[in-house]
Amino acid sequence: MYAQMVKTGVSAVKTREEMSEQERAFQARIDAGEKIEPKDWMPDEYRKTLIRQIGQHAHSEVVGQLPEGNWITRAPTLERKAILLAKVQDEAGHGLYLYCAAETLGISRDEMIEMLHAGKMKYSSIFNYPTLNWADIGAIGWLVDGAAIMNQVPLQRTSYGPYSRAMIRICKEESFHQRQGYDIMMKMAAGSPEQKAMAQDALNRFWYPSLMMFGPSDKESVHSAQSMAWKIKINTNDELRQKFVDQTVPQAEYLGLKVPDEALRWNEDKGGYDFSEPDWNEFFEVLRGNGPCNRDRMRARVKAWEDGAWFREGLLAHGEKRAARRLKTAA
Ligand code: FAQ
Repeated sequence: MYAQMVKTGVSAVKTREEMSEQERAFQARIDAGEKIEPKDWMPDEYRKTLIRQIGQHAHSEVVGQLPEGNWITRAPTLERKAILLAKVQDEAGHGLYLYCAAETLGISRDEMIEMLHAGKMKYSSIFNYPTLNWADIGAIGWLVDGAAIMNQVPLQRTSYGPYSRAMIRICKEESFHQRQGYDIMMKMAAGSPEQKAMAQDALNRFWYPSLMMFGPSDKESVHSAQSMAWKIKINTNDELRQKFVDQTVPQAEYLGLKVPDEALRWNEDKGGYDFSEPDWNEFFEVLRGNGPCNRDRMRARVKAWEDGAWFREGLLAHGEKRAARRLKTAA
């Protein structure tokens, strides 16, 4: 029921000759670095790609609360609990900004949520992995938020105005999230041998799923070429993955932890690390709905949506009552 469709094959980008006059004018605005705003003309495919990407991003923020929410009641200190609670609330806020940005493209939040629940929209693969112990919360902040920032900082310059503006605020908050994760890892890596082993184990389990967050390799990426031509995406999946590895390996070394990759080496010529690819079969299986937690995550989201129906109805009824009262007073 929750299986997600997986497309393969790289999409072709229209040449200038193949574009209509309207499309050429649109592309010229993109090339000049102008922002596209909701009421501007845009090709249908540009609109669809944005709804897909922003919607998927919004769903990821919301589903992404589940693995961490699992640890709010079990955080080791009151301070850690308060920090984690604030972070999880931030993720809900990010989901809201992003749903609002997607709504400016002519789709409602309810429609997007229905599509998610029907397996017609995706959320990030990473949230289909379990959080088994407290060190995993450190690894999520350090690696998952670290990967999210790497992807999202360039998205502040994306061509669609509402998405770009949402990303500016989100990035500020994500950088606090990344630091809180690294702070947990520093405490654990410098703690007892058992704590250090937990930190290493969390790095072992989250390393490759974090590399998968950037999407398939460029040669398998269906949407990259067109999305980059439209400046929806600023970098390719592989470029961002490389930057993430280059940034994260020294952080692991500082912690005294070992990245679980025997092939990891500094490559002087390219000025970056050579590293092993994640298991792409596992990635596509997760996308098909067969990851360790896909079913649990969707069950939890659907339940939350159904349990919240009375509240949404109550809010609507309250809004209608207030509007009617305002009309009566004005008459
Ligand atoms: N998971 O052609 P491409 C966060 C799909 S936010 C699932 O390369 P594209 C905050 C892709 O949709 C994390 N599906 O696709 C947080 C497409 O399938 P479709 C989310 C994936 O769009 C932290 C197919 O594979 N961030 O973590 C994934 O050009 C901690 C082919 O792929 C964003 O969404 C994946 N990892 O590039 C919250 C950022 N990768 O749609 C709580 C915005 C690929 O045709 C706690 N999104 N697919 O059926 C993007 O930058 C892009 O959409 C990419 C994928 C880079 C994710």
